[in-house]
Amino acid sequence: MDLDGKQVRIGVIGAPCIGKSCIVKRFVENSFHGSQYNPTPGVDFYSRRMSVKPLGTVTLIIIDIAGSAISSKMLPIYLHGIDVFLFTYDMTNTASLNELRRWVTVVYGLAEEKHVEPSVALVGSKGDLEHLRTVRLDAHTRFAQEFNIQLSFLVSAKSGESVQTCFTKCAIYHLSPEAKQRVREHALLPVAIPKRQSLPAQNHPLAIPQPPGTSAGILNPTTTSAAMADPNSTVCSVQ
Ligand SMILES: Nc1nc2c(ncn2[C@@H]2O[C@H](COP(=O)(O)OP(=O)(O)OP(=O)(O)O)[C@@H](O)[C@H]2O)c(=O)[nH]1
Ligand SMILES: [Mg+2]
Repeated sequence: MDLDGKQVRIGVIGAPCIGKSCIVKRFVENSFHGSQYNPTPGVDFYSRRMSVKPLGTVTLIIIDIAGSAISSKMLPIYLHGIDVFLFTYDMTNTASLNELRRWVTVVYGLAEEKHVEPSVALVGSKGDLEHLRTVRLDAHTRFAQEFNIQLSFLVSAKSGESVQTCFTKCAIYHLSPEAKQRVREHALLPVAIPKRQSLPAQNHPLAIPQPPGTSAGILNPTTTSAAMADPNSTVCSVQ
């Protein structure tokens, strides 16, 4: 199947302060900016072009939506056109898994209205804080079963664990009907974070190396105008 040049829009959603923006920044620029919390104002857009075997070159548009947007009138606009939703919670914060129900309800409601079937994944964040975990794996699995979520990951933006795998597998799942079928037949278990000291993201056995020639671009308010001025840019930002 030739999918070279395909685009996938991946939305990262869930309660405030659960690490969504940090996961996105780990994926697009392989960085983690300490413990400072800067709430996302509305929504931020990022873009990363990458080579995904065996699909070819794929552009991922990442839509990072503020947790506070759950009560915003703009939410349906922010969610419009998203192909894959990463339903995210913080595994050290049980309330964040409960709050995810509101997000799932909104997303499924809009999908039904528009007669679309988005791909969905359940993502537990802050996997490096295993000693502070309050959401057990069985609660994660029950949630995924309750909402028929077939892709499942535990990630750490801090260590980089499973972040690359999560985005890449979601893109493959969305673009490849064969992959979708395989996952549906053998419902995936969450990718557990090993208890040992985390390896740097690029050295982890599950990590997918970023091949030469691919580009990672992060667009924040400062860089957005420059990117949008570029006629080849596919990126915009809404605040
Ligand atoms: N230990 C640890 N802390 C993390 C991790 N990811 C994020 N954090 C911390 O969690 C806090 C919130 O991170 P953000 O990524 O800004 O949270 P958010 O979900 O985007 O929040 P909103 O934009 O308000 O919706 C920050 O203080 C981060 O440093 C992680 O993987 N491990
Ligand atoms: Mg954020």
